[in-house]
Amino acid sequence: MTGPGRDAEQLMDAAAEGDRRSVARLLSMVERGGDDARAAGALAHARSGAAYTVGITGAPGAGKSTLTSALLGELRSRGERVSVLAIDPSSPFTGGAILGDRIRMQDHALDDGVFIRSMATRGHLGGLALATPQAVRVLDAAGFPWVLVETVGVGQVEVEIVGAADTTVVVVNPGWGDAVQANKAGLMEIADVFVINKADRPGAEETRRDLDGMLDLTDYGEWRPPVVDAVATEGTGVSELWEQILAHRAHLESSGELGRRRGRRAREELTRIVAERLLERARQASDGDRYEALLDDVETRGTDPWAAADELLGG
Ligand SMILES: Nc1nc2c(ncn2[C@@H]2O[C@H](COP(=O)(O)OP(=O)(O)OP(=O)(O)O)[C@@H](O)[C@H]2O)c(=O)[nH]1
Ligand SMILES: [Mg+2]
Repeated sequence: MTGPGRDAEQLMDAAAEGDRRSVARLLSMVERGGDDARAAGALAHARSGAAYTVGITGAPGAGKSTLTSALLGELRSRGERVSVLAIDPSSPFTGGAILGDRIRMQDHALDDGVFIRSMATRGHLGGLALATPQAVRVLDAAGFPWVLVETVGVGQVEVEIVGAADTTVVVVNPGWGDAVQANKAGLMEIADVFVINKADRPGAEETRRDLDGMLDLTDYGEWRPPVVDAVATEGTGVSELWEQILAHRAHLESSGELGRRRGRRAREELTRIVAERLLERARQASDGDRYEALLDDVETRGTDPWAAADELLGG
């Protein structure tokens, strides 16, 4: 093999041996997209499948990074190797997220059993939905049995990304209406475990009642998402949170649901890849600025979207 495939292969071998620079370079390939990302993704795919992913989401500032950092400490004290992907949607909501995350997670920076990486969108949100599962696979292939994925739960794409984890933790805060906001953001459907973080502030009881009330109206199947109180800044509730994540994992495994979830995810990923490639192909096939011109035509009602799609796809 030559070109990107060989590069990726050498990097993957080194990553599997524990070389952190190689892991970082593979993740950069995945983030950039294109042929390199494809080569890295395919190699990682062949060597992955052992890791378990935990998504951590919630409103901006809910304490996701503080909680993730505390979970890192918990996992390390249990002797587990763990990696973190902090997805930065570069949205107006989270201006300083990456810097904040670095500061919060720097306690773990020199620990060989921990790998922390922020991923940005580079302007194209859909790209993250494709890149995140690939990045998870790289960390999986590099031998991390746990991958924590932190993302802010504000947009459809972010919610989709974190909802694709094996276990999804939704972080809310005490205060009027926070649980209701989480519900509106679509977090109720993807939550496997709820955390009421900042439980040192007033209103935790009301928030628990709100969540319980909404859960009563939700079709959650055999697993009713438990609600854990936490004060992430003090490490309170973190051990219990981890126990609930382990309990959810055990439930998924014993019920066969883990395999079904992962199967659904694999199908969705293929659909997404095909859609992305068709769009790319259509863009390339429509010479020059024709693609943009057609978008303009549709916008100004000069042509209808079906005729435009026919032209783009040669249909
Ligand atoms: N009082 C209190 N403050 C907390 C707690 N957990 C986190 N914080 C504070 O809340 C602020 C936001 O915490 P982060 O961990 O950065 O929150 P985040 O959800 O990762 O934020 P974004 O990634 O920017 O959306 C920080 O100032 C934390 O110190 C808690 O349990 N109690
Ligand atoms: Mg954060």
